[in-house]
Amino acid sequence: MLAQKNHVLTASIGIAIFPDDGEEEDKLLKHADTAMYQAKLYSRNTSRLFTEAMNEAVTERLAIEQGLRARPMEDRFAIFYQPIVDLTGERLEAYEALLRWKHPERGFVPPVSSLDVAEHSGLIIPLGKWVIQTACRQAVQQDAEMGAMPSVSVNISPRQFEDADLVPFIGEVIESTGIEASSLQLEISESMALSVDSVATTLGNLRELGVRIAIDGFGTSYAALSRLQELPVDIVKIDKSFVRAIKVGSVSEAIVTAIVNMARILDYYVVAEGVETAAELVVIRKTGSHAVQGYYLGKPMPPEKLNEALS
Ligand code: G
Ligand code: MN
Repeated sequence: MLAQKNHVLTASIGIAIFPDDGEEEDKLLKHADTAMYQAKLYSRNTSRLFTEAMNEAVTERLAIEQGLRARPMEDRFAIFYQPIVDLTGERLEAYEALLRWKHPERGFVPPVSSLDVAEHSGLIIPLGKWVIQTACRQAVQQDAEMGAMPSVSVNISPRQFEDADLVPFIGEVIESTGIEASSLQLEISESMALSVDSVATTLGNLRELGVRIAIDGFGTSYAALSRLQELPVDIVKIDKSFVRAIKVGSVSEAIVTAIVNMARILDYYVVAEGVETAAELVVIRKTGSHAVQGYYLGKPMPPEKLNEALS
């Protein structure tokens, strides 16, 4: 009992064993520390035995972090765009901006581990700003070249969303790039919408700038539909996991139909993500979803390919 309240303590324990994991005290402790970080990272309140693989993971994280800090973003990253197609007009509604890492051998790859490191180290703030700035600039450029550019949709990570500078920064980008505010969509994950305390305030401030708000990966945490009602949201993106291999009469079809019906009542624009085949598209059309996104409609592509896709 502390101040008349019960407090629960938990411990994360890292274990390194002499002499295999280190013959000197320093090394042994360092390895136990590495193992403890793994215990904290993955589940907390647990123990982990040191392994050599943990050392490699730490080295890789450090290398990625140094890479993230070292050069101009352009040298290391590019933004690809994936079409979001409206089903009623059969027209391009928007493009989702997706970060790609310029891998020296493998070409452009989804930056999964770099994003993870960026999020943990806070480097996601400058990286995320670069993405917002670049996506808006390219959208305006596209508009000038082609006319009638669809909206651009940018993902916002939890750390970015909690950054006090996010709203003013987006205001500045709208001003400096000249993008139509209503042509900019910001995607936040469903779990963020549920977990961040100040979510309604931040979303309200963003909406005041004129941008539109999308909830990404919808359907993975259930209680959300009622919670969404309290939030200023324009678009709901149904998670890929419900769309994958969706068939007529399947449970997934029933779930997607239920989400679409509810979302339509609440006046949201609904996008089904991850449509990979013609057969999936047929079922998704039946559910009444407004729009679709996925490999079947178009893979993420570099901006110079957008012209072809638009014409
Ligand atoms: O979390 P979010 O929904 O923003 O994820 C977008 C990711 O999903 C991108 O990395 C994109 O390449 C990927 N993606 C886009 N369309 C498809 C698809 O049809 N199938 C699969 N498996 N992944 C997709
Ligand atoms: Mn997204």
